[in-house]
Amino acid sequence: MRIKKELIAEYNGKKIYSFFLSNGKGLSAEILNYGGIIKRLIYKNTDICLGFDTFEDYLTNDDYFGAIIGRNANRIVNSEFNINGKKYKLTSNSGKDNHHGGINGFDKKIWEAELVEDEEASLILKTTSEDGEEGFPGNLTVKVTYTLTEDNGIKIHYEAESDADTVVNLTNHTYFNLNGHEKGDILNHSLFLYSDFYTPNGDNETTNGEILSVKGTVFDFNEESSFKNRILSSDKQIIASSGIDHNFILNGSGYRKVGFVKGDKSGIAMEIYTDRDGIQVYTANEILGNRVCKGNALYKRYSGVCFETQAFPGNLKFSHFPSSILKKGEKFNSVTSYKFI
Ligand code: G6D
Repeated sequence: MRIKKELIAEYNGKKIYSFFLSNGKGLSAEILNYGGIIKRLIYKNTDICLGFDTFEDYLTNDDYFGAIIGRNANRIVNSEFNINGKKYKLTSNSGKDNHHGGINGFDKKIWEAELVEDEEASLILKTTSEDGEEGFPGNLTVKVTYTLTEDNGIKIHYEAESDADTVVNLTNHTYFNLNGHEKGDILNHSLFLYSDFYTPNGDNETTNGEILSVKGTVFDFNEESSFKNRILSSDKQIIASSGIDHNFILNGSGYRKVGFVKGDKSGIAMEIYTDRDGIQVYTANEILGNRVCKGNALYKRYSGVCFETQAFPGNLKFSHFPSSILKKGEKFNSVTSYKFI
């Protein structure tokens, strides 16, 4: 049996479950219906994602370990945007900005869940986001399907539809450490990223509208390079974010391989595939070692790295960035996969 579920808590009158999936080939996952959180991701007997042991710990986690992020991944400056000439004011949960969907984003929803086992094991999560929720327009229906694939990937299929023009920019916020979640930092992990340009941050932790070449900068990963000498560099952008917390513009289009990461101790590697234009690489710069996490691990800065596939942050403000507006009746349909070797 490659799928099972376990009741782990009751919260706000709803049942919280852990869903266990396996592909029968060495990859298994534990996923919660709370936030669609990937709590464990085990490959070659190594748990390669940061997290907590208990559901209750996730209730007070502002690092978004493993969670589905929505309606909008990343920041919307001043928590406001215009669609069709109408201004919308969102909730603010990061200074004046709306961050990762707001105060009660998709990471805090209790999703309807259905385990499916056909050729592969999948978990189908569904939710709705009502018109005006966190200030976003339109009644949105959302479906996120996690599938453990035969070739040792976790495929994430995002689908959404709205009855009014709105913003949809979904992602997943798993922190990977390919040596093992409790094995220290990812500084000696290596990265290849198929990206010739990035969008630098302004003084408000998000993009300033510029598009710069990565050539000759710490953001050039077109040849496999370790994180260490990039993260510990004196580059102004790196210093300002205490590491990498930047959107990279991915070369190519359509569903394609865009990245490759390798653990320096385990030799476990991960390929990243997506159909999205951008990816936020975030090296856990704000995890400060002050909280006991999964297996009593004390995660610190750079304990993991996120690859949040997304629309470019700031796209609602900068018209030269591809837009994350979903028109009424259109379907948001996107796939990102993380494949382990
Ligand atoms: C910080 O700026 C970063 C975000 O990119 C990240 O998603 C969050 O921490 C967890 O706010």
